[in-house]
Amino acid sequence: MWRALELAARGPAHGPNPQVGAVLLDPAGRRIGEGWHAGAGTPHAEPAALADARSAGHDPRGATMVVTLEPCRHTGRTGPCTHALIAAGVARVVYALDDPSPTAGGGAGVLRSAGLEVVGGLLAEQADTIVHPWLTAVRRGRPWVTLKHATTLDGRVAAADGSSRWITSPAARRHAHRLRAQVDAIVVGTGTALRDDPALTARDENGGLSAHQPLRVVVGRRTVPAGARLRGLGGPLVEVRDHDPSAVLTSLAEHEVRHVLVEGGPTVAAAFLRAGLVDEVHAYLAAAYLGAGPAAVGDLAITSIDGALRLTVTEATIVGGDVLVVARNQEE
Ligand code: AOF
Ligand code: ZN
Repeated sequence: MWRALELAARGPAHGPNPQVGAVLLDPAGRRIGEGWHAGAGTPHAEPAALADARSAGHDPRGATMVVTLEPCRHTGRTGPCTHALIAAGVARVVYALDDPSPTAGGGAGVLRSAGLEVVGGLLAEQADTIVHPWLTAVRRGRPWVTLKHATTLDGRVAAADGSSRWITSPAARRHAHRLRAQVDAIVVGTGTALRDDPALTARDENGGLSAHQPLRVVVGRRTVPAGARLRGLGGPLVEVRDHDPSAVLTSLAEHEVRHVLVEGGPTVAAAFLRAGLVDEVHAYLAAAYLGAGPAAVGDLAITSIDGALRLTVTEATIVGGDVLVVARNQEE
């Protein structure tokens, strides 16, 4: 299963499907095939591992499939993995996580009815860390939301004169770009779109465009001008007139978006936080003070310290002289 988890990580973190890895073992416990899912529309990890074994001349009959997610039982963009496993004569299936999706989930029962031995839950916690946003998005029927901001030590995103480029170091900005390349959509308000004229593209270490470009979503009542950088290179542009975060997420869920990155500004950040719709925060902190200027987050209608919105820190890293704090919102 550790090997299957390693294989899972080879697939893309973005897109509607989860990262899944699989290892096929012969009855003597020798590894005869490996596979992983390379993204929606490509074979699932289990058929990929079966094909790998066959191409090396191995017979999957009587074998054990070790896979990080419960095999699917549905016909989606590809056929049911349960069927592929039964037809191949696989004897046992060991998997980590139950698939919460209403159509694909429940494959374990199908396999048991066909006489296979099935064990679920192996290394489930470790598997969860890889696909946590996907799992949560499927369970809740709305995308996982990461809020990102970059501020000074006193929490400001711009100086009193409005200048805001650049608060954090180039290294921290490159780091933030890596996250853009892993999400399905980036959300900004029209205020940010008009004031900062961002491109909202994902760029690699050398400044080139990453292969995957997230959907760029602008929310608010104002219109993005024809000459804006947002209208240039990058993912498709979606303008949502509705300011309500849950309406925004509902319309994005229809685009099969599983992971959304909210990048500002203060009004949009506050709206998502007030609605309880931020799952994780990535706060980049530059060791600098401004003493005046706007904060990363607008009014949350909190008037007393007892009402503070408290998160749980899961990570604190130094990135090129700045600090990245990752914190999660309370989960169910
Ligand atoms: C994957 N890869 O290796 C497994 C998945 O539209 P489809 O046919 O690609 O089906 C996608 C669903 O299948 C996915 O959301 C998940 O519930 C299930 N299992 N998916 O993408 C895999 N085993
Ligand atoms: Zn499948």
